Amino acid sequence: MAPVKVFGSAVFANAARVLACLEEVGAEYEVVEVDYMAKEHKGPEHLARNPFGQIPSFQDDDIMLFESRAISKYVLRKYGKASNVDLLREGNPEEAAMVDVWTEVEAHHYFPAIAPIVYECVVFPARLGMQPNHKIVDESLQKLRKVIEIYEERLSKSKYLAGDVFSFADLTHFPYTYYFMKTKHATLLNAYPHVKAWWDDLMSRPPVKKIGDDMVLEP
Ligand code: GS8
Repeated sequence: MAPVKVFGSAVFANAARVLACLEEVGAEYEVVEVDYMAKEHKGPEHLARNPFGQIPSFQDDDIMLFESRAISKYVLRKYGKASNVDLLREGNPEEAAMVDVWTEVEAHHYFPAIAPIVYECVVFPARLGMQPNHKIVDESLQKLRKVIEIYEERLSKSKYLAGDVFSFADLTHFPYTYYFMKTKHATLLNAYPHVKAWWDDLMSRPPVKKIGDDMVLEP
């Protein structure tokens, strides 16, 4: 069987989410580079794969997908079975629901707070040579603190977000947090010991570390 293709390398945080899932389940995959600076993601070939002209997109035989969280779930469903890794906990409706809850929390609360900091402090300086907009960063840090307080409370009761077992709900936080932890604002986590321990645990996973090592954004 031909390996699946991920269009976009790990330097793109949303591609890194998908790649971490592929590594977790041990699926074979090929990364197809998309030249962001040449705006290849806005060209006809990539638009046919992702009508929003964004990275990543994904191909498995005749199925073509976009939206990294949806691709990740597909990978975990389809390739997790073979390797007996159930990061969606789909064998148990209650556990699966908790995975869904905290996966939604990432998409609707955590990501909107952390992403502007990552773009301002890591992505735009590296790709566009821009200086961070301090107003955006400060407002986002305030939002992020509020979200992290809720995580601290949650993680003081269970080791992982969805319960006592590691799941996609945790893994989906990896790429933006990874870049955030490269900024001077990483010290924010020091005030939240359960969140810090959760992050260290996530980073101790070899599949996560492997993709993290490829997330080198240089000008
Ligand atoms: C977001 C993809 C995205 O913003 C997903 O796949 O999860 N919700 C989508 N991708 C970025 C690169 S990764 O930071 C991108 O393609 N940006 C260029 C653009 O939006 O034009």
